[in-house]
Formats: sequence, structure tokens, C-alpha cells
Amino acid sequence: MNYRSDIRNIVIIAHVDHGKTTLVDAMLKQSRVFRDNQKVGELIMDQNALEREKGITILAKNTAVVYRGVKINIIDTPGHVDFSGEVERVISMADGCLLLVDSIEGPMPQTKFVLRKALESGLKPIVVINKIDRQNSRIAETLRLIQDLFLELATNADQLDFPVLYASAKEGTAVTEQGMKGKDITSLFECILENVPPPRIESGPLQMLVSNLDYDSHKGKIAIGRIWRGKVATHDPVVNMSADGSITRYEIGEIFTYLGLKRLKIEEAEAGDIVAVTGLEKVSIGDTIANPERPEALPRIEVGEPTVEMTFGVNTSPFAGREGRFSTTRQLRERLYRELETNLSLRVQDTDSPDTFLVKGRGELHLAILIETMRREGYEFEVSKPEAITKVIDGELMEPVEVLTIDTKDEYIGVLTEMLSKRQAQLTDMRKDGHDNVHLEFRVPTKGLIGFRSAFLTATRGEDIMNTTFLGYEAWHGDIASTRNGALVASEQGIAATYGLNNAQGRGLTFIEPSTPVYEGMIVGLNSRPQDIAINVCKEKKKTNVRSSTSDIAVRLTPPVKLSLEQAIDFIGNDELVEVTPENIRLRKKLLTQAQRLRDISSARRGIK
Ligand SMILES: Nc1nc2c(ncn2[C@@H]2O[C@H](COP(=O)(O)OP(=O)(O)OP(=O)(O)O)[C@@H](O)[C@H]2O)c(=O)[nH]1
Ligand SMILES: [Mg+2]
Repeated sequence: MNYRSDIRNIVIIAHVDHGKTTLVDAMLKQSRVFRDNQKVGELIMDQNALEREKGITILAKNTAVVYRGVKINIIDTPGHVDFSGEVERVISMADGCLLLVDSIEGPMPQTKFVLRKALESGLKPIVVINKIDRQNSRIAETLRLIQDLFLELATNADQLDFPVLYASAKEGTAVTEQGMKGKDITSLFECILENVPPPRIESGPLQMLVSNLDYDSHKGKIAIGRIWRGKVATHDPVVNMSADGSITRYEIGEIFTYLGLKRLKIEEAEAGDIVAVTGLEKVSIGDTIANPERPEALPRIEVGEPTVEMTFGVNTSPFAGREGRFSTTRQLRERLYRELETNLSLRVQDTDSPDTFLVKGRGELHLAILIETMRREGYEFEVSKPEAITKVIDGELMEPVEVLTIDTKDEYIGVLTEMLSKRQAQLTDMRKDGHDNVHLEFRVPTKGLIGFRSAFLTATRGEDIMNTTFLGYEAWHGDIASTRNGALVASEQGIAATYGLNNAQGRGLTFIEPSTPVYEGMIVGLNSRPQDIAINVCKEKKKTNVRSSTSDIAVRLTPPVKLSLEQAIDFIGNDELVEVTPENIRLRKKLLTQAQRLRDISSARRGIK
């Protein structure tokens, strides 16, 4: 067995926002992969437009730095629970991990999830307690909690002996002892060289496991992964071994290695390294690229099952085809199935209706990001309310259940427990710190969590933190009664007028501005009562010849409540849809006319009898 002392492969894992991408910034900056005058900014690896807007990492990404002649391949991962599939997908490329923990928050649910995955894959962990520059950091306590977590999760005693660094990713410093003054992150690089085992190389012909895919309009598909055995050179004949057992011959086009933000073209790469290769037209994540003489597949990458599903359908609103570039069934279908190539924890299924597809993901945000991405690419379509994915096991209906943790203030305990009990949550733990702070844990079916995040943020004025982790499947707990009020539904097609909207505001909240085009069946607001009501928001004030001193005073409308995509998805009920186009997000009833809706209600009543 050989080792490659000139390479280390590490993955950076943590709970959301604990500073992974900022730490990568610090590593890139210190290793001087940029020109001196190059402006690089912050969160350099979060290059995707949605990542920049939301300030979170969505996709796992590769980079590398060179330190004292050793190339350190770095994989940055997302910390949000909905993107756990990304972490599972890339973890096998590494030999070691940097487990970041925020020194104020301490270990959080996703810290546990990713650490478990890393330890199961046999990675050598390095703990980095981050954000030590912050005033109220609790470094000693965080360390103690991390030690507890390792005791719970370690699969062998060696794993309990982990090095700890104290860092401020933001200031670009890391030290080995608590309280030491740091000036750069040299000690992090040294710690990696010393503790992360160099890649082990098996002798034999080429084996490369594809962990990621990219696309270039000139080069075609780019397969990214670690070479486990042998070497690969430009123009080498290879085979690709896919999930269905088929073996396809290809010739390698180009080979690239990572350095900073660049991909450098190289002629040859050897086992132990992480590289990108072109020339394989049909390659998927999890495939093995192998030597044609001895094609031996590596174990495929496994990722967790999706828990939430919703339908994506061709836009059937009266405004269909006006705002999107891609609106046909064929275009929608192709786009959704293409997403499966890289989005490993996503599933797409055809349904009985040829215009509608069932899409399953790891959570509401996972699906919302796909919707937003497609909308920006020019697609228009309609989506249904997300629902938890149920299964029938041994004849019994089962549903996913999650652990919900909330860190909040004493004053919110009452309102939160009341909201959650309606959602079938059970309080399992409550810890107070004596200073008004409280930590709550609930077991709650996934269906009860749908739409909870926005209600939670409103109830706690956005100050508090909630997290969820998937627990498993349990017997169906029964239906949850909807607590939402009815909708204000436009009764006619036309242009919303101030007068009409003012009438609507007499009934409840409105979602649209005057001059917004509306159609019959479009939801324009929230009623203050449980029933839906149809209302003509296009109605103008009758013109009279007599000018009265009061009637011409302009009507002052309350500004509309504008729902974001995620809020819109949370808002709708089973008989409603969200219409998504590059320009607008509209809410609508599935049945557009009031006559249809009334008929539906009366036939449902008859059905019950
Ligand atoms: N004060 C302080 N803030 C930090 C530090 N490291 C990161 N932050 C801030 O914490 C926030 C989150 O940082 P990110 O680097 O995006 O966190 P992340 O772990 O990559 O987040 P995800 O990829 O979305 O899971 C940003 O506002 C950073 O500026 C630090 O050492 N000190
Ligand atoms: Mg990040």
C-alpha cells in the first residue's frame, strides 16, 4: 500500500452558517491564489446567484490550495438540512474533515448529522471552534458539548482523539490554544498536514468515482471525482460503468485539476487526487470511470430519501405562455429529469396526467430552490402544496417524523407550544438557562412542519432559531386540520383597481398592488374568516358628474403583503396552486370559476353522505 504525501483531501462540514465558506475564503486568501490587486470579496465559493442572494451554500464545491508543497483539495459543503444530500454525495472524496462549530451556538442538529456521516465514512476529524472573535462566545462550553457528541457518535476509540483549533474565519486566524492571539491560519494548514492522512493508493489500473458533474457549452459534460486507483491521461481509452450495469467506452478529452478558483489543464493525474475530466458523454454521479482492460466498479454513492413532495405542472392559468420562454410539457419534463443528474436526493415521477410531474425532495427549501432556479432560467409552470411523503409498510400507513429544536426566549414558549400542538408536535425536552433563554425539543410529523417556518419567524419576530432533523417513519398520526383563513379570490379577469382593492381590504389582507392584471380564480388576499370569498377587485368607482368635496379624496390602500416564493408555497391549500413565471408568482384556486368550486364542494358533500 502506498501513500501520496503531496496531497491531502478534506471536506468542510458544519451546521448552517457556522462559517464554512468564510473559512475557505481565509484559506484561499492566505495561500495567495489571487493576484495582489485582485478584488475577491467574501464567500468566494458561493458563486451561484441564489447562493449570493440567500447567503447560504446550496451546492458542494471543490477548490484547492498549495501549502508547503502539499496540495490540499478542499470541498465546501452546504449546512442547511435540506441540502444534506450534497454532503453525503461528496464526503467519500475526502480522508479528513474540518468540523466547524460556532462558539456561540455550539453543536446544532446538523453538526450531529454531518459528523455522524463523516465518522461512518472513516474520515479523520479536526474540530474548528469558530467565531471566537465574537463577544459572547462560549468556547469552553462548546468544546465540552463537542466532546459529548463525539462520545455519542464515535465508531472507534481513535476518533475520540481529535485535534481542536480555535478560529475566527472572518479575521482569517486560527490558533491551537484557547486564548492565544492569532495572526493567520498557518496553524490550520499545519494541523491538516499533520493529522489528515495522505491519500492511500491501491495499485492497479484506473478507477475514478464520479461525485459531481458540471457542464461546459464547448467541452460538454465534465465529470468530477477522486481517482482511487491507477492514473489517467489525456486521450486515454476508458469505460464508464453506470448504475444499470452497462459499460460504455469513451476517450478522455481533457483533464483538469483545481487551484483556487481556477481549473488548470493537466496532461495526467494519478490516484489520490481529485480531478475533472471531459469526453464522457453519458456519465452520472456515482459511476466509476475505469480502465477498459479491468473494469471494476466502486461502491455507488448513497444519499438519504426525500421526505416532501409536490407536483410541477404545465401552467394552466389564463395568463399561460405570456411570461416564460419554456412552457410546454416536453420542456418542463426534460428540465425536471435533467435535474436528477446532479441533484441526487431529488426524485421525479410521471403521474396519471401527462402535464403533471411529481417531484420529491429533502424539504421545502430543497424544492423551492429548484423552482426559483427554473423560473430564472425562463420556465413557467404551476406547483401544488408540498406534502410529506407517506409509505405503506406491512399494510400500515407510515409518515416521516422529525426532531425540531428551537432556541428562544421564555416569553415565546406559550405561543410556540400552542402552535405546535395543533401540528401534532410533542414536547420532548425543555432546558432553561436561568437568563430568559430556553431550548425546546419536539417530535413532530413532517406534515406538521410544512409552513411552520414562516409562522415561527412571524411569531418570534425573526429573532429565534429553529432546526429540524429527520428521525424516521412512524405510523400515521392522523390528519391535521388547516388553520388558515379563506382566500379572497378575484371574481373577474381584468386590472386590479384601487377601488376594488379597497373593498377587498374591508374583508382582509390583500396581496397585490393596483394595476396588477388578475384573472378569475386568482387569489388576491387572505379573508379574515375561514371561507373563501369571490370579490371583484377590478371594480372602478362609478363616475358621476357631481363633484362632492369628500368622494374624490384618494383612497389610501394599506400596502399589500407580498409573499415570497417560499411563503407562497407555504400559504396554499390542497385546492390551490402557485403559478410561477420568470416575472411573477401568483396564487390561484385549482378550479378557477366560482361555479366550478361550488359544484366541487357540493359533490364532495354528497360523496361524504
Ligand atoms: N464574527 C464572525 N463571523 C463569522 C465568522 N465566520 C463566519 N462568520 C459569519 O457567519 C455568517 C455565515 O458564514 P458562512 O461562511 O456563509 O457560513 P457557512 O457555514 O458557509 O453557511 P452555509 O454554507 O449556508 O451552511 C456570515 O455572515 C459570516 O460573515 C467568524 O469567525 N467570526
Ligand atoms: Mg457556505
